[in-house]
Amino acid sequence: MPEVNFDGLVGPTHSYAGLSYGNVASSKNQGALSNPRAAALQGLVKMEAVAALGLVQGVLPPHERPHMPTLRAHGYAGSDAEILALVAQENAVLLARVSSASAMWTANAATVLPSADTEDGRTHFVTANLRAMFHRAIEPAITARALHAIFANPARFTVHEALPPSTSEDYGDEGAANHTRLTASSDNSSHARGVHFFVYGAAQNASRTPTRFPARQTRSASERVAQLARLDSSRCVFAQQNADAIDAGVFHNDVICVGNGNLLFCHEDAFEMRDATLHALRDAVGETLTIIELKREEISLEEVVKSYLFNSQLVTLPDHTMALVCPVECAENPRVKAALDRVVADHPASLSRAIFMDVRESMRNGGGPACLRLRVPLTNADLRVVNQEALLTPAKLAALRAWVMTHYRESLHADDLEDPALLHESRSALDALTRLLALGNIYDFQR
Ligand code: SUG
Repeated sequence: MPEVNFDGLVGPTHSYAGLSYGNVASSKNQGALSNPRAAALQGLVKMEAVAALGLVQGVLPPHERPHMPTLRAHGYAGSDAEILALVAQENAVLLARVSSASAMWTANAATVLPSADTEDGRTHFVTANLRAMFHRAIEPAITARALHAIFANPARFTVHEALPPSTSEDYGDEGAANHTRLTASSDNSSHARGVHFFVYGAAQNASRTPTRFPARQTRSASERVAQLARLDSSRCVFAQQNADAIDAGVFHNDVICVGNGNLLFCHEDAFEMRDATLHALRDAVGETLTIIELKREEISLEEVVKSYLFNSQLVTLPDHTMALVCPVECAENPRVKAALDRVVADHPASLSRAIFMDVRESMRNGGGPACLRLRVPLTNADLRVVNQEALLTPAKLAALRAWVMTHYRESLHADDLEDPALLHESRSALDALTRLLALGNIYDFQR
């Protein structure tokens, strides 16, 4: 069973608005001119390259933006054009927030708990609430609808709504970006039993907390996610993220750690309690676990954040070895490239190669190859009941390219977000897409 990834299609309003405090690239590129068409095409090239490795590739749809229902909920009234003009004048930050194409980063869409590991033998999806950032906290409703439309078979799949606001528990949940599933071999499908590694930045009894940037994932949310799928607690490991790493710009664990099958690739500064964490993982997975840990001398925290080396997709190939699908920025930094070459040379049996992808439009907002995909471990039988129209075939890829060329602009600036024509272009793009992917009417404007 080949690996299955669902990548987020970049939406027509992809822009650089500096919305994510603590995400260094997002802050640095605030106000830059974006190219939504190039961004979407880069994403499709990556999907095509990963599919060419022999993996199954699916897509998740962009969200409706600017999100008019959120503006109306904020008290703006009138026609869409009137509302857009007024909010642009009064509250440009709110307009940027409801316009973000951030749903492209589907590693934050949900946490996936495969059938091999859940009590009821179904694959569970817990939609992430993304509560830490307002522009992302408006994603869960549509994400859940899209997941329902793709994983529709209730005998095999359960899609949970996002964790609600809670008075007793602080449920900040950012989805799969802080969750890693490991197995005893390179088989990462749901034919193999998994160990679930949950990394959080904040907890009620945390030994240390970041002082500069926010910790987005909470331990209580990670625990609740594990409970919802009734995972075996002896096969769950919870660990706190290193507070210094968060303060250096590691806003999700997947910026400093990636795992797959029996391989964990991370930096020595990833976890607050490094030794205990690695021991717990070894105990839970067993002796077949390989941990490749890079030291500060070889690559600093700053280089980790700049290159996004660990935000690579670590994938299992049909020959049972693994490949690392890295951002092209890693090839351009001589120290990072040297570290990568060394790692591949040192582990030929497990890691057979690194390939480099240009996803620069997404990278400028702090989203690398791994952010752009949701990994869904399935069995062969599970895969047969997934909505097949959401899977990438050569014909689907060609149709999606044509769709992007028809509907997407080549440049977008903050000032363009109030243009009612952009809203209409966006809606007609998504309306066409729901037919292309057989999703049904998942968007508010279609209801
Ligand atoms: O949530 N950037 C996203 C990037 C998410 C990356 N995902 C993972 N690491 N899995 C975020 O910070 C920036 C949008 C802007 O500034 O316009 C943004 O939302």
